[in-house]
Amino acid sequence: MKNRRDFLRNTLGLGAGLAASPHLFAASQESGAGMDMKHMDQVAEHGNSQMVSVKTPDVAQLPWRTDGNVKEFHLIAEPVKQEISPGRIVDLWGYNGSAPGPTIQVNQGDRVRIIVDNHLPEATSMHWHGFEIPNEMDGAPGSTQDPIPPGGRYIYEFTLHQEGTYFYHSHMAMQEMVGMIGAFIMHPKEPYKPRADKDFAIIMQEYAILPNINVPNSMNMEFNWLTFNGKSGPANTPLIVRHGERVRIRLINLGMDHHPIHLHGHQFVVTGTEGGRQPQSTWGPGNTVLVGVAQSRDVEFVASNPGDWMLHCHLPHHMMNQMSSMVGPMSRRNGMPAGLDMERGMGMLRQGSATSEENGPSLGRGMGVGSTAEQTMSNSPLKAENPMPQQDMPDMQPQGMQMGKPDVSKDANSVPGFPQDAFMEGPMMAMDQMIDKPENFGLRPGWSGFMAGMMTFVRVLPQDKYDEIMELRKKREGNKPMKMDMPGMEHQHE
Ligand SMILES: [Cu+2]
Repeated sequence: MKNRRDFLRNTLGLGAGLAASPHLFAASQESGAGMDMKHMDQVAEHGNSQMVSVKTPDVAQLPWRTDGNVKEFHLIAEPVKQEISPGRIVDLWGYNGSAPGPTIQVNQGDRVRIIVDNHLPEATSMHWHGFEIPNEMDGAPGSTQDPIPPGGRYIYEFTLHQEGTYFYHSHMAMQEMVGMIGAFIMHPKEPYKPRADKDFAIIMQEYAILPNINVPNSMNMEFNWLTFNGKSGPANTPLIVRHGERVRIRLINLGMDHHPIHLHGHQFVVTGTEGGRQPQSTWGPGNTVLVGVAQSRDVEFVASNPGDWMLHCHLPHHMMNQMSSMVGPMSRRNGMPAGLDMERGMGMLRQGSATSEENGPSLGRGMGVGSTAEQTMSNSPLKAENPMPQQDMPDMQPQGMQMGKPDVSKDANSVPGFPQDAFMEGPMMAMDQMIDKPENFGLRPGWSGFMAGMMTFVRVLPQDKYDEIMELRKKREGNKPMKMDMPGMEHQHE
């Protein structure tokens, strides 16, 4: 909180005015304190007891208060610290403390008011993606409203006659690229048939964040961090379902790439798009659905096959984290130049591509101070020429990370194509302990070494295993202070 205030003061040159006004910031911190907490019960109502509320793993639920016949929500656009992977905390922009922002759930026919406060250092505007609402509520900056200035507020209010998987996002393009989106679920008046037992939402985002830097490059066209709900695999929370349950997953994409999302072990049908429910006559079996930019896709399946099944984007580069060109070669050769003069260090290249041998390991590493292109850097204990036993390298082993023996053949270095540019020697990266949580209980040891980027599990569990995980989850919840932003959602339907 203090940092955020300092950030605004420093970045904006804001004086006491905004920065010292405590209530503006208190709202974002407590996210619901002072609001009518009766909504806890209302979540379950949805006008129909058959309805299952949607879970967005790793993302909070936005509470509301009731004002007459209006559901009132409060969103705060602000800089956030988002831990996308254990220890990798990056500076994004989001809503109410996270990127993506909290999930909003309403019922078809609801009258909704959304108060949007802008705590960003620049103007913003909120667009309600796919909503059929009056033009002046559309959030298109310039054409339907003045942008919301820093420190400003805009109040949106409309009645929603639609149903389906929608989302809200900033309508400033560069703000979209640093995190500013959230899910907006409209539950139908009449429950969908067949009824789903579990209903999940996953938002896909991608960031270009160079090593040693915490701020994404919003103009980049290539991405090295790929996230589901603000977490890169294996840090995201698996979807836990009972054997035999019908499962709906709502996939939402806002970035620069289209993502073919693939589920192992099951066939699913696509039952909805960003325009709402599709007629059953259009449902055909598949196991991969292309979720284009600005689209949503609902998929449904019966979890008929027990096991831990991967759910992931199938673009190979999106199944990796922190893709850095030359990682492979650096791990196997005796040294690579790492350090450039100021201009090139900041990305202004005179020659060669950003991934060339001379530029690749050096870009974004520094300002050229105290480093020269002549200096070679040893980046890994895995030099083929002087292999060092792992136990002699305690510094190379972050706590909780299991550095396995690289599983490569003796003559690997003589095989053309080895090592590949971003080759991470898989098991080295296993971090089971760092991401220990109830939902991961019982996974095969070392599982996390091969989960990266847009990748998680659908865990189809027999009743006893399912109960065990729910029990663990309850215990863990018991140790925490009450979370105001996750109102009763966890224990209502399980
Ligand atoms: Cu992808």
